[in-house]
Formats: sequence, C-alpha cells, structure tokens
Amino acid sequence: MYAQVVEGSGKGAKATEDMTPEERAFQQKIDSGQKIEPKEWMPDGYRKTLIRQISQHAHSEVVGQLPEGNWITRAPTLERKAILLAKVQDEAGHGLYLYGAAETLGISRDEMYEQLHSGKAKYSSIFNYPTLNWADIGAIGWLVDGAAIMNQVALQRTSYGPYSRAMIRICKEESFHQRQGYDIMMKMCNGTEAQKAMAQDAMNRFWWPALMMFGPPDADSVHSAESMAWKIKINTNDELRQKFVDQTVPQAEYLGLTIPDENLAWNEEKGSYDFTDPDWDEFFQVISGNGPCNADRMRARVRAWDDGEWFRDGLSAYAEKHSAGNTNQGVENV
Ligand code: FAQ
Repeated sequence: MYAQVVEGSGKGAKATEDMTPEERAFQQKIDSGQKIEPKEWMPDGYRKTLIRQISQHAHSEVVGQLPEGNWITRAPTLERKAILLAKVQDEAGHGLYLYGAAETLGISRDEMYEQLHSGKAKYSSIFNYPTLNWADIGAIGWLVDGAAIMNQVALQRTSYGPYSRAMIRICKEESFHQRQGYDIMMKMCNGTEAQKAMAQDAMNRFWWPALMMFGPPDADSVHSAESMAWKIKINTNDELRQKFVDQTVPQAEYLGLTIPDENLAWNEEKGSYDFTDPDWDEFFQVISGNGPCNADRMRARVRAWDDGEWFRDGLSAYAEKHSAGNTNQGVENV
C-alpha cells in the first residue's frame, strides 16, 4: 500500500537457530552493547535497514528546512529572524552529518538524492504540512523538534557507531531548537487575545501530525521487530509517542493551551496519559505522496538540485585540478 523501499526483510527478527555462525556472532556483539563500525562485517539486511533509515532521516532534515524557510523573510523581529536563520542552517548541518553516516555504509550521496527526488525514499510526514503563520514556527520548534528529540535521544544509543555519534551532536542542537519554539509560544500566549488564539490554532493543526512522526502503530510497523533486535531502533513507535504525550501535556498546560483531544486523560493505573490515535488513513496518504505539500516540497528540492548543478560542477573541476598527480596547478590558476 504505502511501502516504497522495503530494504530490510520486513519479516521480523531472525530466530537464533536460523542464523549463520557469522550472524550469530554479530548478534552477540549487538546484545552485549558493542557498537558496529563501518569496516566490520554486518548482515546485508542490517546495512540496508540503516541506509534506509539514516538516509530518510537525512532527507527529513533537509526537506524540514522548507516550512521554516518560508518564514525567514517574514519573522516579526530582527532577533527572531537571526535565530530562525541559525536554526534552519543547523538543519542543513544535521542532514550533512547524516548523509555522511549513511555514506560509510557504501551508498553515495548522489544515489541518496536520486532516491529522494524520484520519490523512492521517504522523508518525515510532518514536513508535508504548510506553515500558515508565525505561530506555526513556534509550534514546529516546540512540537516537531520536541517529537524529533524524543526519538533522537534514544537513537544516541543505536548500535551503528557513526549514526550514534551523529545523534549525540544533533540532539544538543535540537534541544536549543525546541526551546526557541517554546519561547515563541510563550510570547504569543502572554500576548494579546488574538496572538494567543493564533498559538492555539497552530497547536490544533500541528498536534496530530506531530503524533504521526513516530510512525504507524506498533502492530502496523513493518520494520520495528527486526530493527529493535539489531538495536537500530531502541524503542517502539508507540512507546516514543506515549513518552512525547506525557512530556508535552504539562508544557501545554503551562502555556495555557488546550490539547485538541477530548479523550486526553491521566491514567493513574498505567502512570501515563490516555489519548486518541491520529488519523492513520491521513498518515498513509501523506507518506504515499498525497499530503497537502508533498508536490511543493519535491518541486522545491528538485529545483534547488538543478539550480546548483553549475556550482557542483565547479567544485568537482576544482577538486580534480588539485587532486594527486595534478599538484602543480597553483591556486592562482583557478
Ligand atoms: N514519515 O516500519 P515502520 C526532524 C514509514 S527529524 C514518513 O515503523 P521504521 C528534525 C517508514 O519509513 C524527523 N514515513 O518504519 C527537524 C516505513 O516505510 P519504508 C525524522 C514514515 O523505519 C525538526 C513505513 O512507514 N526523524 O524532524 C514515518 O521502523 C524540525 C513503516 O514504518 C527520523 O527519521 C513518518 N513519520 O520507523 C528538522 C528518525 N513513519 O521505509 C526540521 C529516524 C514511518 O519501508 C525542523 N527514523 N514511516 O518505505 C526512525 O526512527 C524510524 O525510521 C521511524 C519509522 C520511527 C520514523
């Protein structure tokens, strides 16, 4: 229905008795908490699953610049503009660390871009929703970065060394991003009635897509069992979604905002909130390319790629000129 690139087996974790001796040794390494490094032997499915997840994560960071980029020229003050510029630039950097981590697994950056531009690779569903006003920038920082961090903090312990190390650095920056979003929301909630209403409206629109960021319910998650056995994923989609709700409810209360879910209620017995599931049909539509902004996002990415061709060609020509065997060409010849 929705799967475009099922690179891992998607059949769940392999039983120990079905493993080859190499696979068994590999699994023992994972189970004992050791990191896997690029040059080590790894099962083909492990490599493919990592390439899929890391490259989709990288694409999300890069496409994720677009909804916020939309507001750089319209930020309400010079200070807010400078902060937003820095945040969007950070997202580009996150994309680069992640593409770098994926490249250690034997895929080139050009191949990854080709998969994104052809629609073969996914990126996070959340970035297919529009940013209609300034309050949406607050909601993205608070809720979207908040959901991203919830996932990424766990991924710092992922089993693949380069991915884990990229996550440690990214999480530091994402924490700042989340605070800047919360700060925008605080300002608006303490402002005029109209500003508070804008903040509430942004929360109403971003709440459900933020819950979808954690992926389909566990029962429908194709990759979770295998990815968790390999410790590529540390938590299930539902576990992280629950943690996010539990963390976010008190933050919304502090802002004086209402979470748009009439079933939201503290459940004393389980020690967490009960809440309504997002509309999973909408989620599957969005990840199949039919969300409100999918076509716009792809058009913008492909245009940026095409417009940058002359620059990439220039960089390659420069690198070639100065590569080994051609070292006599001085910088003055450029
Ligand atoms: N959107 O079997 P599962 C950010 C796909 S970073 C689109 O459960 P898995 C920073 C999934 O790929 C946000 N597709 O899959 C920022 C699979 O399809 P496939 C990105 C989704 O991989 C903030 C199919 O559904 N973070 O926001 C989504 O085990 C602000 C079946 O699902 C990451 O990527 C979705 N939400 O679990 C930037 C974190 N959910 O590939 C700018 C790393 C699922 O077979 C501004 N990734 N799918 O065709 C992960 O942790 C996992 O990949 C999950 C999905 C949890 C996203």
